[in-house]
Amino acid sequence: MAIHDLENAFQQKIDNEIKIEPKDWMPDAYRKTNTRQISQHAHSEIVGMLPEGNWITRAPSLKRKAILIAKVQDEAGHGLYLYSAAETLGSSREQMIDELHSGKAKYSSIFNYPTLTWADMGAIGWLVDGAAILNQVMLCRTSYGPYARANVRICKEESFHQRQGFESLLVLSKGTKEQKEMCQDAINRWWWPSLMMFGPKDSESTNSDQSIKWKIKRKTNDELRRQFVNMIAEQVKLLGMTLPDPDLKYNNQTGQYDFGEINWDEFWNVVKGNGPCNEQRLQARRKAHEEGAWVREAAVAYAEKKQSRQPNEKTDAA
Ligand code: BYC
Repeated sequence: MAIHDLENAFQQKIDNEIKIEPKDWMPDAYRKTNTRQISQHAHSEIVGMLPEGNWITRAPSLKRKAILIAKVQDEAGHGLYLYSAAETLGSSREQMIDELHSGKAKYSSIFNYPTLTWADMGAIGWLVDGAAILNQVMLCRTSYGPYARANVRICKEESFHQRQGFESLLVLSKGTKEQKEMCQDAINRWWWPSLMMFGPKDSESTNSDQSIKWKIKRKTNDELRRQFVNMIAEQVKLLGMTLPDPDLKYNNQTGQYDFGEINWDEFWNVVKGNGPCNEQRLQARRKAHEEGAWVREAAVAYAEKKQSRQPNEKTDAA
């Protein structure tokens, strides 16, 4: 088929809401941008395990510890679904991991901030997972089939994550003076970085236009960010806490919340690798990868052994 016929057939599928599947023809740039986004999403999940994993040994009760362990395990699972989805586009897992470890590939800016108190676990669940869900609910309808299906599974678990975060903060918000202060302090520190998770404003977003045409993204960064502000500005009232933005105000005319300007210098600084924990996160990932080499080698050796044994097993069975 001539290239323009392939392009037309591809565009028709997109227009008719038919998912693009791994063996379908697709433009190189579509493959590239999906590989970029899905692998960055996968990296975010596994780097995102670090700030929370940091608190497993210090969780205040058995119940909270069990919830946190389950949540961190879930993030690892999300990473696996996403790396598998990215692999269907032709990149190997090793290549993607190398790009993360060398600093070439990005991951969400949010995970380069430190988790200073127990209340940060609640704030991450409520705000960070809350932001992630809005984005991922949209991505359940993304045009690339394996990515859409991975997001459906992720969202099921993510909504539990957000609720447990909110419930954990609710308990603190009804506690002692120190617990209330800890809760407010965590909200103050995580609010602005959570807004940055949605990416640069639309006028600065290099990938959005094309990704929306290809239905990889269904909403722009600013649309999702606004949706998030509207949702959280109401939920924070239930906690009896405030958001650290003097410009946050309900606008009767638009029916939405107006909010203050994000510190974009801080955002780009973190994205470029100079946030408070960038170096620490990458070092932890590299160390875990090196120390886990024996597990990968053992798995390969086992698979080879199993394969070489197969003919005998068949004979035995007969
Ligand atoms: N941080 O053109 P734009 C989670 C980059 S984890 C770092 O708007 P795009 C969880 C962007 O990559 C959830 N970099 O990009 C886990 C681009 O650079 P490149 C993570 C960012 O792709 C554990 C440049 O800036 N979710 O839930 O159209 C515990 C220009 O941006 C960021 C996902 O990854 C950022 N915040 O839109 C708890 C969702 N923002 O690549 C929770 C999947 C932008 O051209 N990803 N950049 O060099 C997406 O939906 C989109 O990639 C984004 C950005 C909305 C993030």
